[in-house]
Amino acid sequence: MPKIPTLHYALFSPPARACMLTAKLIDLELDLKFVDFSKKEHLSVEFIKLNPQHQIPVLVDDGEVIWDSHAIMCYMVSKWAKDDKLYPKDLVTRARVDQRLHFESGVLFQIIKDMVARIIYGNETEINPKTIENAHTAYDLMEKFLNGHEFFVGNHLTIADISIHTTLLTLNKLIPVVRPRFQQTSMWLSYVSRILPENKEINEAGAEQLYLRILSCLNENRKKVGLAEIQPEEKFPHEIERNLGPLLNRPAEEHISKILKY
Ligand SMILES: N[C@@H](CCC(=O)N[C@@H](CS)C(=O)NCC(=O)O)C(=O)O
Repeated sequence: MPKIPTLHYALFSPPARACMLTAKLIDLELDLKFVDFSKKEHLSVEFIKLNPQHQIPVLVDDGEVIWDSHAIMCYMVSKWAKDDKLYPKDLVTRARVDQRLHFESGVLFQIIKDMVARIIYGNETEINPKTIENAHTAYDLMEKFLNGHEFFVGNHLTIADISIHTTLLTLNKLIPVVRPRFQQTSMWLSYVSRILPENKEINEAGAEQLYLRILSCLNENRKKVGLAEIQPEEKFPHEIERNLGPLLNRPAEEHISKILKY
């Protein structure tokens, strides 16, 4: 009997959630091992032996240790999926999926990392304007990647969508993907939320945890300098400052609705 692979994870982590959701989609059973960041378990000697980069997720399959969510997702689909839909074998399509995965890793996820460094490990009291600008540039690019398609690579869900979705779900709570400027990305975000298995329990719950952690650190930093706290779900100063105008652009929304089968 082959052993069930182990995934070292925490729900707040977008890359860990991406691996968990991929496993659900391919009916892969995982032995989930929670890594407690509040106890700094990711910095423990045992964990660093597994991953010297002290990061989750980590997959252990039959003694082989694999880390980085993108490598794990590619491995899981290639080894256990019944077909190649989530990570197509066709070289051009695969190259497009890989490009989006690198975009998630090198661009989109870095925006969250930057925010965590400035707010959780630093003492910033607002979301930095440069971070907001970088997020908007990334959202503009995603509009171009989608370009009228249902998903990030054509009209099939791939691991690129899963990877981008888990990160964007958290980012959206901090730097909203507003319509009409980011119409396609916003529609894609809610559509994929509806089709991912256990999205509420895994993805939404984890995104909320990370959002609340960033918000609570932001409020601690604000309290130290006498600024008012921001309540959960309340708009951030950068959202209030911008006059967003009428958020819905009906004709465009109807058009994209057809593409996304709304
Ligand atoms: N590119 C990596 C990023 C992994 C990552 O940064 N994980 C975070 C949690 S979301 C972590 O474990 N951070 C702890 C650390 O860097 O010490 C992936 O996609 O797996």
